[in-house]
Amino acid sequence: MSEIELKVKEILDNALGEITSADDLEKLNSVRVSFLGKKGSLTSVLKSMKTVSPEDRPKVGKWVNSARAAIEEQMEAKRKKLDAARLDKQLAAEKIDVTLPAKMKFIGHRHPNTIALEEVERIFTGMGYEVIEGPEIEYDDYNFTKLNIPANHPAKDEQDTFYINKEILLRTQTSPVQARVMEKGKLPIRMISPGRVFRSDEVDATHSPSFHQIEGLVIDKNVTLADLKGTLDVFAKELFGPDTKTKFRPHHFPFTEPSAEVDVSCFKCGGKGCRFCKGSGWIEILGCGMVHPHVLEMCGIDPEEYTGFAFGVGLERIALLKYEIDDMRLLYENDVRFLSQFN
Ligand code: 2U9
Repeated sequence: MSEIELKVKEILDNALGEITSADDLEKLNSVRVSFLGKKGSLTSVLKSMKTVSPEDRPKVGKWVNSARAAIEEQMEAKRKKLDAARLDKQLAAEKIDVTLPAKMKFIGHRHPNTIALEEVERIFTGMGYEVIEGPEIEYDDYNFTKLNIPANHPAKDEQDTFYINKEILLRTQTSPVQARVMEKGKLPIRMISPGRVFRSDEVDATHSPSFHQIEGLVIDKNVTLADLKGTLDVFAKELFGPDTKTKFRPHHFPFTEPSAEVDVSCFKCGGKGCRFCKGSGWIEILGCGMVHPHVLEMCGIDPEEYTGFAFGVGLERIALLKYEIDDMRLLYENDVRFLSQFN
């Protein structure tokens, strides 16, 4: 056996020995580098080919190639073995206990405003009302003029808002939605319009520059103040309980005539007087009235043929009362420690 053949055999034996003793994939890879890599021992035999006589070169090439093939074959077999062992080890370590209870998914819940809104919507849709929403950015004309609040009317001061320009503003009430429905001329109307409204108010426990209203409107032939009183009495009983009484106090709104504010008997003390109702036995909840004939006219409805009633209620006021919350800011801060009570 020539010296070079012996060397190739020795390299092969060493490589096979190292493959056998390699007990992980990294070690197996370093065997590849040290024998078959660019600077590996088998590769260096090929590099020394120039010292071999031309007639011996094919023989040497054959030895080196068959040694390389044997090393690669053994390495592949070992790689498969090590891979399988690694997978077995991982499967044993990551055993899944399918009998363990599943992790609870955190799912949210409705905001108290939404709970109150859906309650009010349930009551009115149950009486045949439609729920209609409209734009938060409105024309001054729809927000004020058509509702009997012309330029320079003092109500424009009380309902100061954010103006985009002289004609366009952030609505101060949801009444413009009703004015738009009236203008379409499809009668009778029985609707509520809930939504966000804006006023340039400072934030405190009972005020916010952005809050929500739910306004209602009924227009038909022969609608009377008795219909208004009956409707709001049913609403109050549904919202605060069947023993709730209502009281209508005369008031003034530019868009209704006559107008009233409505109090409900205190649902905490039943009307005897307590801290919640400040000793009066009554709690104010909304404003209402018969739609002013001039408003009907401005919205294209003949006041000789049709009459109607309207009411407006602050959604936050309902939520604060119903859930006995003493500061409106809690409804906007999104503190989950507070909100999670409504889960
Ligand atoms: C049309 C005609 C009349 C809606 C009405 C009130 C009385 C009212 C307040 C409640 C608390 C506003 O959110 S609040 O500050 N609203 O007292 N709103 S009557 O009257 C209308 C609406 C539309 C066409």
